[in-house]
Amino acid sequence: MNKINKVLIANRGEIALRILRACKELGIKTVAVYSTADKDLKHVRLADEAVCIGPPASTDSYLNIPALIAVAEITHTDAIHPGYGFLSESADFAQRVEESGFIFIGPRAENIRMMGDKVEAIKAMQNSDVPCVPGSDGALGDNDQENIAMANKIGLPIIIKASGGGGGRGMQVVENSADLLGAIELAKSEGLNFFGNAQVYMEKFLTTPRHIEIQILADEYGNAVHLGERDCSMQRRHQKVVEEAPAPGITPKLRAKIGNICAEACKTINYRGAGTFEFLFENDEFYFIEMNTRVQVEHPITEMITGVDIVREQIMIADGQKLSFTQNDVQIKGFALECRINAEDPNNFMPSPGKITQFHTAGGMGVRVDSHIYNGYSVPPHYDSMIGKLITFADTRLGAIIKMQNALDEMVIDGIKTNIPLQERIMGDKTFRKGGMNIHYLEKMLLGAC
Ligand code: MV4
Repeated sequence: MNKINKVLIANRGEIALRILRACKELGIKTVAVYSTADKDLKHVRLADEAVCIGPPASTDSYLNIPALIAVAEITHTDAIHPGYGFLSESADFAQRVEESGFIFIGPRAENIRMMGDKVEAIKAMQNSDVPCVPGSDGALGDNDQENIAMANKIGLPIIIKASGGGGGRGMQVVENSADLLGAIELAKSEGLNFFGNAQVYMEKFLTTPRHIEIQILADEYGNAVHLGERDCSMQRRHQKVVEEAPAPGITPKLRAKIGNICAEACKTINYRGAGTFEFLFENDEFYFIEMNTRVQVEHPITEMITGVDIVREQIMIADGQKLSFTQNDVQIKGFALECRINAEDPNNFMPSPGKITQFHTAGGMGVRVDSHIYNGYSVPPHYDSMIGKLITFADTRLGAIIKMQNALDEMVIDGIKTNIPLQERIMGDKTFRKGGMNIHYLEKMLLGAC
């Protein structure tokens, strides 16, 4: 490595362990930070150094920027990896890390800021020839008549989104023009209250899309590649449950077309690091909705089908190295599935923290377990309920599903409730097995309508 000899891992759980493993393989020293609820985390034990940064509440620990910078200083850290969630998409954090003389393992702060403002993000994408949802081409103005005319021109239903929102917050679907002005006002006030941004925009509402996203990597020097797509349509209340790569029905030609558009867009906006272009996919067309400027939970399925270690690449890019491969070197091979394992009641989705009294993992060829849990570990109640990810890889989609069924069956997690029974149901579901379901399918299946 050129500049990075020590990394501070500003996260917890499975992704902290994932980052620690990548650092160890690169010969990089690690600093774990943890809240008082997290002293028994696996990566805290494995890290070269570990520093407690505060009480359990995230706002007092994992989101405490001065505490994180102070730990970086006292441990002589070179770089900080934010993982996902927490501060990973905070432009202010990225900026303060760099202003304090540390390397932020992620995109430039200006790119994070741009993508956090959806109106700005969509403008940048339109300028880069990325296909977007037909809509308002910018923030809505105050002229009611113009807004009504715009909705009629686009055609109902439309959706009003808060520019500061994302991930399903601050959205209003409008089916009848009589509801339009009220929906705009509501979206504006939600935008202002939740995100400090009253700007809203309008899009055609796609009724039965799939959620397909493109993984990209870009270095400091204007090189960018795509690593194909993931289908994340199996979701409940904007929480992904199962992800798969490649996406059923996406031909090599379609993949190359949308993938190259994304890689080119990275060059246009001077993007650096790993990132994901989120699209809605309906009637064989891609429509950009958002860009994620972080490593994602579901990155392992892309790693399995491409052989590229995305977290390793993030660190090498932050170290100032050139991408060591080109688009031609990226070959998609096989099929990967990821089931998120949550500490929750499989019937009512209530969190189920507590002590794991028995743990037996799954294994075997084509089975990957990304998890920090172990026998005797207590899942704290203060954080996200995801306790790990079960990933399978096979020559075919059905092969990966069958491997997943066996792996789910093999895995024993006693003492707490988990969603393993739900994942077994999904793997056995006839419609899921056909592939290519839209974003509403899982919620319908759970209602018993399928
Ligand atoms: C949409 C949409 C339909 N039409 N935009 C929800 C989360 C945010 N990332 C964007 N979302 C949506 N935007 C238009 N123009 C439907 C959704 C949507 C959704 C998108 C992806 C995954 C799950 C979803 C669940 C409900 C709604």
